[in-house]
Amino acid sequence: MRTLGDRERHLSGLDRRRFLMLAGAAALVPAAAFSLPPGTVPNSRRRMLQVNGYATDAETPLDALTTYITPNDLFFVRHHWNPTYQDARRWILTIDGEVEHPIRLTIAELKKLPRASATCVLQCAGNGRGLYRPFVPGVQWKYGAVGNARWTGVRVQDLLDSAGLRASARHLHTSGGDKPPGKVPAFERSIEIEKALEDGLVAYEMNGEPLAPLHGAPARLVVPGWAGDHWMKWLWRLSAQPEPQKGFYMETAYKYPKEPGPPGVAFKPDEMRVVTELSDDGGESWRPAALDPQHDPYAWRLWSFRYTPTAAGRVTLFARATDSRGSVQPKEAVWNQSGYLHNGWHSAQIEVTA
Ligand SMILES: Nc1nc2c(c(=O)[nH]1)N[C@H]1C(S)=C(S)[C@@H](COP(=O)(O)O)O[C@H]1N2
Ligand SMILES: [Mo]
Repeated sequence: MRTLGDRERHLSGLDRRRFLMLAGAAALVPAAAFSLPPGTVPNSRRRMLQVNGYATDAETPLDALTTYITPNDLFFVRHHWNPTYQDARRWILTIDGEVEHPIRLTIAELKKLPRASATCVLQCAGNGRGLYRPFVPGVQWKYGAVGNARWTGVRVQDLLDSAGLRASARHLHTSGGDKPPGKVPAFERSIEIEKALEDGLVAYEMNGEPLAPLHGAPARLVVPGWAGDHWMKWLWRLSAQPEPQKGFYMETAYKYPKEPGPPGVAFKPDEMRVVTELSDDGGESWRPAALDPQHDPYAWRLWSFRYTPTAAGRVTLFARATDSRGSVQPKEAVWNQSGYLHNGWHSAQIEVTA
């Protein structure tokens, strides 16, 4: 399995009767890959791409984004400051604010509560930032700040219900254990209470394994359908409040022009059921790709396309997605100074030899 990136690939020994099998994960940025007869290309090595020398910001190589579930050891990692390693034996989750009786739970107590799971995509709002021209500052992600995992934990709704949520609660303030020094702003976020109640999970497992420290151990927030900046890691407090959280990461960061509603990407489950298409004539005509039957609300969808070259030579293949509301992925992403929501068509160049 080898991936078509934005770089040119040369394929030898590919004749007309052979076809390319295109398979990829169609999220905001569809990934495309094609398989060749065994032994034609080296096996992809399991590795991450460290994006900068600051904190730990590592993305998944495109050629590893071909499975429905992204393996934990290849799942992208992003945080604004250094990661923190919490002592699970001392860790306490506090639920307070506009509730009748605040509660404090150890990890053992949390794990005794009813378990709930969701298989869904976690994607950084800045995924694809490195593709924007002109350049925008920030972590220069290409395609791999995204992954699909099965998250297991306790529903936020169950936690808030047991604390006796008051009607005055409109926003859920979330706090993580990473504390930057001095004047570096702390990563503090809040989300609308309706979203938290509907889909929120406090997850302590990822793909059936205990959540790893880099992904927020012992527990993190999971907000299916919303961008990664809402998924608080090293979660230690959920506080129900009448007003949104203040501070740099709510008032300055994560703002996107022309985006109605709150910062982040709020997709309804049915909007994530994409129809993918493929073009080999620069977008003049499109042919439908086959969607993989496996899907979950807010998860991505694998797809495949059997491409039969009509002539030898260089071909650029474009992929785009249409959601169930009929919104079509644009050719170019809307440039914005934060480099968020890069969702332009994905393309790959191949060379067909006769
Ligand atoms: N406490 C804390 N949680 C955080 C962050 C952070 O800096 N601190 N970064 C957020 C952002 S921007 C993203 S994209 C996701 C990345 O989650 P991952 O590292 O598990 O992939 O975590 C989110 N949760
Ligand atoms: Mo992010």
